[in-house]
Amino acid sequence: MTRRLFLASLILVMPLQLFADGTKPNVVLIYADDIGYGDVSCYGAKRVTTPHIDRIAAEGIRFTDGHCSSGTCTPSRFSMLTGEYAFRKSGTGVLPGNAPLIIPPTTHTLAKVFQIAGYTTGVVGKWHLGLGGPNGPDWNGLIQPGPAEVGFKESFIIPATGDRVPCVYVENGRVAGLDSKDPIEVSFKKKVGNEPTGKENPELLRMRWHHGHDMTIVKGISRIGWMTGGKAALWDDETMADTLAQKATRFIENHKKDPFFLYFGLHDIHVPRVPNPRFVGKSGMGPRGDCILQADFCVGEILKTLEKHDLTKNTIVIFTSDNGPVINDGYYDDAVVKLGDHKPAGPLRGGKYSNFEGGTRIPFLLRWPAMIKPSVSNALVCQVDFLSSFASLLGQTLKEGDSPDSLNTLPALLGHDPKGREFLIEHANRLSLRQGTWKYIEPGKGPKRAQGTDTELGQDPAGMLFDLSQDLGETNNLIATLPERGMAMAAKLLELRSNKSQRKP
Ligand code: NG6
Ligand code: CA
Repeated sequence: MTRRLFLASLILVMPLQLFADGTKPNVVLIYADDIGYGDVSCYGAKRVTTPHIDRIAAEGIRFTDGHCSSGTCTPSRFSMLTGEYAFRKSGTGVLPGNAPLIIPPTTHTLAKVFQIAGYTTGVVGKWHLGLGGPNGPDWNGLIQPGPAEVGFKESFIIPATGDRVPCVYVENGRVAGLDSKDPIEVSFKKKVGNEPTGKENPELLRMRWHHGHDMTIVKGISRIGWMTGGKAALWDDETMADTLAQKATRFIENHKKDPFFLYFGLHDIHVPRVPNPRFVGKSGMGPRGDCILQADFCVGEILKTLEKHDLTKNTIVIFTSDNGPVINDGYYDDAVVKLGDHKPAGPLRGGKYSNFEGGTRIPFLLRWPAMIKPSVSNALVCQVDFLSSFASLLGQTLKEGDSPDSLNTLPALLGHDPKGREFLIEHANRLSLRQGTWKYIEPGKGPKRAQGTDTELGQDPAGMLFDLSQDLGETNNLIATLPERGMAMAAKLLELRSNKSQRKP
């Protein structure tokens, strides 16, 4: 069958075939934090083994060229949930812990696609998209707008990151376990309260900061930002993975009879890396490696729960990450000293924050036993396309202007189209363009490495051009030898970035 014929038949037949017996597939989107292309064994890691993540790969599709939208967390999550590249919207960079919600409640979102189709939706884990109106969240009252307005009926979230205050969980719009007699105050501008800080009292720390992270000490670790109050609500870093896994599996159990969409944002392997004692020392690579094992455990809990309730066959499980890997991200946690020959980005150059492939090319797995056969796909796919692709799967048409950068790549995501996107913009501190196996990075005059880290940013005043089919590690810059291709790709990048919609109506 020709590709066009196949696509036509897929579009016509699929919704009927899928839903003939009335059972829409459940969807569990497991979103790791800072796990790189080479950090899991199904992508070649040797020093750590990740059996549960590998199982998704073995029973599903392992994408070798799958991307998040950006080299950091907030913009990747923003794009994935809204279907719009974050670089189009100011204020979508890495957010402080008290930022207002950056997704206006009127925005169409991935969660709303599922809600329209009658799914029960939930988010568990890292949020980092801001909370509350223009003045930010009221930590001592009802925190809204938030996940509910973005389309998640149920939520249990880490408001920002593990290394940013406030170090509390927010459950369905309220700080979990808050004692009203001990209100929370948070600031990212000045010290609040009398709690010791990493800067003033380094002797109180159980993990020293390396860069940044020298403000309020919470549970022996100094964080970004200052907070006081909320003592009874403070999380324990050691039990965070278990707490989140329990909330996620409970959501599945509570909704096993509905179609459900669960967005499960792992905290691992973001800093501070404080694994549960049962993982400590197990990887031989220090806390960073131990947290990879802990992330794999969380994935295993999801798979086990699906199996227990006979949901495996008709549940789409996606495992992917929000940006590439970083080794030292601000604490002395042995990540550098115990790295050995482990390559967090595998064969790729760069990592978190970087314009090189290591910034956005990440593990990307999709399993759906009822509908797809195990395979490896080299298609160019991106999380920004989840929105359009799931809308298509559920028979929905998007309104013009909604989710402008989200393309329907469902055939690629289900393993039927080996090519995927024709063009993809990668966003870190510069923009890059992928076209097939060609990669163009726009000129940049910034520093060579991300602040405090060893990660190469991929900045060159003349721009860069790589032929990834010959040079996956981006070592041979062809911009001077192939100026015409460089100019053509620069022109295409300019066209795409200024074109508000990449989606044809
Ligand atoms: C940076 C932090 C880094 C991390 C990152 C966000 C410093 C010096 N660095 O600003 O530690 O928190 O923000 O990571 O403070 S992300 O995965 O959520 O994007
Ligand atoms: Ca991240």
